[in-house]
Amino acid sequence: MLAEHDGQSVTTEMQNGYVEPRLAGLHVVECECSAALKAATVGPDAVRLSSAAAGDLSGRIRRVELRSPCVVRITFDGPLPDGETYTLVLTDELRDGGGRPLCGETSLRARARCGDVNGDGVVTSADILRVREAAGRALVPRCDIDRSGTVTGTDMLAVRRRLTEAAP
Ligand SMILES: [Ca+2]
Repeated sequence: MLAEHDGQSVTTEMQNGYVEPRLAGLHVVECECSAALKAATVGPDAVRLSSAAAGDLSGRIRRVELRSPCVVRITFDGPLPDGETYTLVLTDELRDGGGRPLCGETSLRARARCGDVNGDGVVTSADILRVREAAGRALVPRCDIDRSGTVTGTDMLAVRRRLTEAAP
């Protein structure tokens, strides 16, 4: 299980194919493992980052640290460029408390696409509609594009600016 932590204590669950729709993009990612990790193995060699377009991007990983016994926090040197799909892999260098490599799902594919609130890969009027529906209600983190803490017309405008199809 992997989770994205956006620096404002709003944590979003991520699964393969996850799309990050907010302006701040993908910057900090946390990976929660089912077993406690061996602290000495949590370091730069424990994680690899790549994208289809740019290949290996592991050089953009600025910090890999143990946040709690089961959670690794990965910080990039800045938000990853919008529009790209990234693959994050926990390597065999990362070991559990018994010194064994992790088993199960150790990779995540995620895309940064500002404005793609519904995560279908494109920014359309459906995304604007979703933000409009969320406005003024209990916070839906995905719809809070500028992460102001509330969903407002500003978020709707931010999505509108990134439309990938002409408005009807
Ligand atoms: Ca969309």
